[in-house]
Amino acid sequence: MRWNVLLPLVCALASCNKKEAPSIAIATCPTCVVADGRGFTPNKITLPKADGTTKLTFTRTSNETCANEVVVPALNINVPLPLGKPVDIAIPTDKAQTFTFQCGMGMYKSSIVVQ
Ligand SMILES: [Cu+2]
Repeated sequence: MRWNVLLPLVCALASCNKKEAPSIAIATCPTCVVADGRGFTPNKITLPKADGTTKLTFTRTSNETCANEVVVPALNINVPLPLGKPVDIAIPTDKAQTFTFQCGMGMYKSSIVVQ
């Protein structure tokens, strides 16, 4: 699987906590999201409430997906995800709320929970 190869690089670029095994890197990188043929992974992100915004880093690791952009309707965010290039988006975390994020067609509905 291509994401197994790309994820350590992705997390290094995104200053995420890097562990040896890619499967562990996913679990220990709570603000990194991978877009591939399965949609967004993880598809539920929980962020602690904090002043200002929290950065999420999205990386598309496959061409075989329609998740080539990430859309957060409530925030008017609609950003392209170039293959293999981490893209940061800022999520307001100053109050507890839930945001939906999805691909451009509204499939792969996923959520960001600020609590
Ligand atoms: Cu789609």
